[in-house]
Amino acid sequence: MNRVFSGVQPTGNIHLGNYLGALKQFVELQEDHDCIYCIVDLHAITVAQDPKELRESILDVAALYLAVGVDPKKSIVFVQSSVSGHSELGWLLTCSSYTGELSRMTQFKDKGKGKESVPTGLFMYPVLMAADILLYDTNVVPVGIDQKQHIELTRDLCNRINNKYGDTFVLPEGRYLKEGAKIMALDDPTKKMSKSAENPLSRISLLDDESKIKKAIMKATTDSEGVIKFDMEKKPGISNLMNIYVSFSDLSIEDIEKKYEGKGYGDFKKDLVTIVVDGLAPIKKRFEEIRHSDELIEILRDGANRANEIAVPVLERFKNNLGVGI
Ligand code: ATP
Ligand code: LTN
Repeated sequence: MNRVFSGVQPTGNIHLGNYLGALKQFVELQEDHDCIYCIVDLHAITVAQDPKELRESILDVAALYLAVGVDPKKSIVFVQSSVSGHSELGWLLTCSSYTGELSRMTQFKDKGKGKESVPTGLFMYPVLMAADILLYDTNVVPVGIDQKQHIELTRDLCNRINNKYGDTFVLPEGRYLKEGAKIMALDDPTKKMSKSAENPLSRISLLDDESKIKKAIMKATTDSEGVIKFDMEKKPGISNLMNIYVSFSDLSIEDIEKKYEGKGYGDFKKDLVTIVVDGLAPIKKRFEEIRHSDELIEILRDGANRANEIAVPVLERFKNNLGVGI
């Protein structure tokens, strides 16, 4: 069975972009793959975090994994810092990486823009992500398209090490969904929907209530043409909303274009509010049930043990090939 690995940072509320770009794939893949899903707390601390909030966010993301349908009987769910192999492999991979390639990472460039000095952790972020993936002999990495550059770096590191030290790591591939690969901000469809954007109406979080969802969708930026037609280049606002619609319904883009022929954005948006609210309702319900349960902690402890068992021999393999240790 193909091994799948992915992670989400415990920073702020999980939004539709995270869900449609990544989490939805997690659930699909667990049916016929050997899946490992991680809450990447060591990545979260590359920027300043409040310790109390961080701990809560870790449990929030874990509960949301389960709430969207990740099944701990089928998949391993765990917190990154509980398996020390991530940090250890992170260092070993650092020694095969170059400052030039890391300086070209767009996420690092964006977050460090205009600053003379940038936290080292932010610079090393992609190497730790490569460690996450390579530590489990991963074949497939389901992520949003914004992560493509990081996946390419992981592949470069993998090939470089295999060429230099002999067969060590499995070469992973990114997996991106068509409609959910990049959900754009509702107030500005030229930017990706993001947890960190200032305007809360730019995103819909999975736990938002109906009135917030309604406000965000009804206020979402469209265009003055008033025609419901998919064209990401010329009509990014309505096209983004159509992508969200498709992801929550059985309709295709063409079906939606037909259904709303001659109708305005107001009608379309009203329907979209209902579809999103109904789609998120069972997720919210399950989240409330599990978030403060002992079961959640047990699942994460058990997940860490199972993950560690897979990680240790891979790490040993690399250390052996590198010639470190005795
Ligand atoms: P943000 O920028 O919103 O703070 P992030 O990308 O920094 O989030 P994560 O929470 O770790 O960080 O992302 C989790 C997953 O969600 C990743 O696979 C990422 O590619 C995906 N993702 C994030 N934003 C979007 C988006 N707008 N559209 C589609 N996928 C997304
Ligand atoms: N960088 C990713 C989160 C992440 C990840 C991973 C995703 C960290 N390690 C390993 C997939 C596989 C992001 O979404 N911002």
